[in-house]
Amino acid sequence: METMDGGWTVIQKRLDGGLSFDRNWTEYKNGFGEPEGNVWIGNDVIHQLTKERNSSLYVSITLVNGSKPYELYEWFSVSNEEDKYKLFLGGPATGTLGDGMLKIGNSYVSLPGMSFTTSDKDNDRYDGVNCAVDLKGGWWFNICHHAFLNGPWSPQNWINPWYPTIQTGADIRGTIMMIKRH
Ligand SMILES: [Ca+2]
Repeated sequence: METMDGGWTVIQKRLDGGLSFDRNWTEYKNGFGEPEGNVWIGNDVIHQLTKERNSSLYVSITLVNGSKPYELYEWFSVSNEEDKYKLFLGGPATGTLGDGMLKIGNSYVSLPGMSFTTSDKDNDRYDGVNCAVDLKGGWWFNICHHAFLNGPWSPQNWINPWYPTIQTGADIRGTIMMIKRH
């Protein structure tokens, strides 16, 4: 990747709406898509790459106006399947998107410590609701989110991809999530 000083591994990328991210547990576990196109690299791979807990996470969203706001999180790790791919995320968070994932102090949408939820495995904190069913994509949902990059490309259905900076999928032309070891 050309971003910053190189050495980044792409774990999520969306270039267009050509690939649905409304996938089940096994698909998110194993990954789907293609490295050069739309892709989710797979939760098992993400765990393997980050299990030593020394990685950073870089998120960027390409907007229809051509700008590419980003956010960099100093610490990112995902646990194994037995632990439901629980998210470990730590600051400082720096960038032009603003923090959408840590949301420190907001018990409804703070994502660190959340397990992964898919349409067929409800591990979120919303009783009686599966956020992945409601929002049409897998993620580390709480009740449910202020940041969600795996939403449906259809703009009216992709709600708050990165609140409050980006509140509808209509503004988005692409997304990327990358990791790098310290
Ligand atoms: Ca639930």
